[in-house]
This record gives sequence, C-alpha cells and structure tokens, in this order.
Amino acid sequence: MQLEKSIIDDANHKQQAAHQRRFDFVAADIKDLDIILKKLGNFQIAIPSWALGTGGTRFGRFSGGGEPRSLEEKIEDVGLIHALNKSSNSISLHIPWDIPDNATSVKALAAQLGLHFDAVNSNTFQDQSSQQHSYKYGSLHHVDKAVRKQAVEHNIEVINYGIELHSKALSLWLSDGSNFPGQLNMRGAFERTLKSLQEIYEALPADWKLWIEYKPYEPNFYSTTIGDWGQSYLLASKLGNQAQTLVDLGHHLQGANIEQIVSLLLMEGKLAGFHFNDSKYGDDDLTVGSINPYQLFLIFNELVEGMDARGMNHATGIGWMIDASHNIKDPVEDLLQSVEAIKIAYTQALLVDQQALKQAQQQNDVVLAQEILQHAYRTDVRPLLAESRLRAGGALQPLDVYRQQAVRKQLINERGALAVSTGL
Ligand code: PSV
Ligand code: MN
Ligand code: MN
Repeated sequence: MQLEKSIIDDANHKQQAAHQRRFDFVAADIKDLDIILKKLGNFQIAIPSWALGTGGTRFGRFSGGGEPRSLEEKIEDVGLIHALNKSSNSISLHIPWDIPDNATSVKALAAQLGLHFDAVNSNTFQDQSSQQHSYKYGSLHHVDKAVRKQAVEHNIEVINYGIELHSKALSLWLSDGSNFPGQLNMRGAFERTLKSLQEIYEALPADWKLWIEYKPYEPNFYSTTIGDWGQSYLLASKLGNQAQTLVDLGHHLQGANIEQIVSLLLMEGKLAGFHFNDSKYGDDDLTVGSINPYQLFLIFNELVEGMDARGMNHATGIGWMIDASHNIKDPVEDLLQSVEAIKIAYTQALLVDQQALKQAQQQNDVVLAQEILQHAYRTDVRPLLAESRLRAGGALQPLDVYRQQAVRKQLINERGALAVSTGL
C-alpha cells in the first residue's frame, strides 16, 4: 500500500496551528535556523531490509502480522516510512535474505517511491541449503581453503548484485570466532581473514567502499576474529583507502566510550558509518535513543565537530543506517521512532556552540564545557524536525498519521495476519 499525499496534507493542516506555536518558541533562540533546517532536510537514514519484519530472540518470535512477504513489499514499507518522515530514502539489502532477482523492476519500484539502495550486506554466518561447505567453524578465517573460497565468492556475488542496484558499498560482518580457549590460533585466524578480505577488496569497483563491522561476542563466546574497532581498523588499514570501519552501537562491551572511538576513526578517515540501535546489556538491537539518548548526542557532537573540521558533508560523508530489531513493536512504528531519535541527536549536536566549547576547553573550564553541551542536549528540537518534514512534504507527526490511518490493519488485510518476513 501507499499513503496518498492528500492524507498527509490533511493531517498536517489540522496540526498546523499547534505546530507553529511550538516551532516559533524554539526557533526564536536559534541562530542559523535556515541552515539547520536545510541540513535536517538533507539528512537521510537507510532502513535495513531485515528490520521490516518482527525480530525475535532464540526463545521465540511474536509476529504482529502484515509483515512484508517479498523484497517488493519491504521496499513498499520503506516507501511508507519515507512518505511520512522524508528522512529514509534508501534501503540496505542483506543477501541471501533478499535477493534482487529482477534488479530492473526492483530499482523502478524503489525510484517510484523516491528510494535508492544503500550498502549491500553479505551473510556468511548462516548455512544456506544451496551451499557446499558449512560455516560452523567460520567463513573468511576458516582453516579450510575451500570454505574460505566459498565465502569470498559469496561476497563477490553480493558486490555484483549491488552493482546492478547502484549500491556503493559492501557491508561485511563476520561471526567468525571461537567458543573455547584453544579452539583457534588467533594470529592465524586474523591472517587468513586478511587474505580473504584482500580477494574481496580486489573485486570492489573503484567507486565502492568495503565497510568492516566489528562485534565482541555472539554467536561465539570466547573470541571473535573481528572483535573490536582496533581489529577492524587494522584490517581496513592493511586493505587500503576503500576499506573502513563500521560502528554498530550495540557492538561494544559495557561502558565503552563509543564517542571517542568515533572521533578517532573519523580523524583517520576510517569511519565507514553506523548501524544505529540502542542497548542496555549487549547487542540488544533496541530502538535508537530508547536507553541512552545522551550517549547518542555525544556521538553526534563528535561527528558534527569532526566532519566540519574535515570539510565533510554531513549527509553524504559516511553511511547512516539503522540495525535494530523489534521483538514486540510494530517494525514500522519502531523505525519511525529510531529515525526521529537519530535526527533529534543530530539537531542537538548542530546547536552546540562549538566556538564557546573550544574556548572553555582551552581554559580548562570544565563546568562551562558541560553547560554548553547540556544546553544543546536539553533543547526540545522536535518542532525543528517537524518543520523540516513539513517543508519536505512529509508529516508533522508521522506516528500519529500511521496510527490514524490504521496502516498496520490495512497491511494485515492485504498480506495476512500470518505473513512472516525473512531475516533474523
Ligand atoms: C550482527 O549482530 C549484525 O549487527 C550485523 O550487522 C548483521 O549483518 C546484522 O546484525 C544482522 O541482523
Ligand atoms: Mn550491525
Ligand atoms: Mn548486531
């Protein structure tokens, strides 16, 4: 299904007066208002194809119904999100969960909804019925050359799908690791991973990037071969300029200072981009901003400052993507919340008085530095986001429109209560 523009316009009309009041109140205190609104309008966050169905845990999965049954229906769901928030104009595919059999028609459908294709993701963490060798003991780091070859070939196949879709990056996460001490020679595993990655790197088109994601544990619980940003950075450095490190917010040990990691990767030109989510305990894949929105703001503060220092375009300089799961929420509602949380943090970071902050830092005025950051963080920027959506033709209140139109009910009618999407 698609949402008619007139439905969004009607809803906006009803909310216009209240919005104007709230917007005028915040806008009165903001310098460079038009520049900020323009930046907000340009800032888009990719939606992963696997996030449009209900997630689950190894204990169970509770579908809310009406899940997309095909890649086309997933694209339609991203189209719905984008029609409402005008902030999610691309989709990132995980292969083989979503194989674009007919790239031409898939591209046409996406274009009709104002969408394009973000990074393509490979999958060597699950065995597919069609494959010859098992990934039980890893893929690119495997001790058996035949397994490594199969995994390399899969990644090259994913690049080829991506070329047809006009993607510009291969995003790679390996579950390779070990479950028990002694299982693996760690140096050997790292060296084999590097060799395999070199073969994949050679198959990259010149205008493509290779994004290397890290994660400390799960599914392996003793060691992971690309377990932290140091290991990813080392691989990316050895590979060359087209390889960079991807930061998934949930892939850190408790208490890690993610903003510091981000700042240094950016400084080195090695920050590929993000998988946004939030977490309390581990790789929880919770709605962005639902647990620790201040950390998200601090990350964006480093990003805005660091990207400006390097003259980078905020919207296109690195990859922005959500990687969340929705155990008990409607995925579309959850994604709308996540995109909103990301843009709130971004806007608050844009409000930081960087000059005053630098001065406070030079003078070791710790109290003032904290005041400057928290003044921005405590500003309610939601009316600015709403205004930028309005100007782009989206909804002032996306979630309200989604609910008023009973979109999920319509999707259930169309696809069935038992429709289940592919993914984890
Ligand atoms: C692994 O936990 C991960 O974050 C990687 O990005 C995978 O591709 C994705 O989750 C799969 O859901
Ligand atoms: Mn991820
Ligand atoms: Mn993850």
